[in-house]
Amino acid sequence: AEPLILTSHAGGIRTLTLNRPAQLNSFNGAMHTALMAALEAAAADAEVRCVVLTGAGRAFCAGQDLADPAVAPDPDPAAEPKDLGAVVEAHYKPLVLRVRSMPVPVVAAVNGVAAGAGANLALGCDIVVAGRSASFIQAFAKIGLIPDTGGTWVLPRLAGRARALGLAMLGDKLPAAEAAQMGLIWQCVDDDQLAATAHALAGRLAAMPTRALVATRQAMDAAGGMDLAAALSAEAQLMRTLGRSHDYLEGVDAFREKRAPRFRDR
Ligand code: T3D
Repeated sequence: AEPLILTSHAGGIRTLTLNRPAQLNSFNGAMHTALMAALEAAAADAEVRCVVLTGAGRAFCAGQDLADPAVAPDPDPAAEPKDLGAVVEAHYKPLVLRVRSMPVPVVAAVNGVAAGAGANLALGCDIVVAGRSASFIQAFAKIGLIPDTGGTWVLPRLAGRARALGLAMLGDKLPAAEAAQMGLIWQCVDDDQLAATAHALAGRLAAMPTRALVATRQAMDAAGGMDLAAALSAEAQLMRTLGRSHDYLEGVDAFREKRAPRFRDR
């Protein structure tokens, strides 16, 4: 059988491709397991300096596979309801926490529709580039659910309350260009430029001081729940650590010597 996650590696960039194209790369338990294993392997591999996440075929990811017996409601009204909370705890929560704590930057290359958990998986990555034909759909309300996979946390932070609630309550299809205008994603590019753009960004990130990039993500995520003084203290603590790193010495040396830096910390 075809692997549910395709993996390739070149120049420090690990590309992970969701691969259930006939089901628009929607998640079943097996694809969750395969994606977590691929992310763990990338996190543990010192050769990996950036991860790119994308989808096979015409979609990025249509969210939860609604045909999966773990979640599909039983037609018999007397049957025990499915425990969606257990599915979220077992799969979507660890997935987002894993992406958000990767020791390298994570780029989403959104090649087509990203719906439900698929939309919020993409929006949880560090840098999101989407093809012009791609779109984002907070599909949850249409089936009586709420945005999961971090949607309630990330949407208001990215877009503000008004747009977050509008997107989540209406569930409209948001074209990639509008997502970029709203500041929900980094960039919308022509479809035929998507892979090249994502890999060029990943290549730039791979050449940068990884530990500082990851500390930047951590500090920004943590600062949302802090007052200014606490955020300033957290910045000082991270600066204390980074100031002792090889990459800081190398960066300043390279600046003084007017040459390209060679970063290596991870
Ligand atoms: O449940 C829990 O555990 C809680 C967790 C929830 C997380 C969630 O993600 S909830 C949200 C789940 N996702 C959705 O509600 C999206 C459902 N899909 C769609 O609305 C549409 O498919 C799209 C807007 C994404 C794309 O539309 P379109 O017209 O381009 O394609 P299509 O014809 O609807 O889909 C193509 C095929 O993919 C089709 O199969 P077929 O008829 O060719 O055999 C369709 O059934 C299948 N497909 C698409 N999305 C899903 C799916 N199959 C299973 N699950 C899906 N989510």
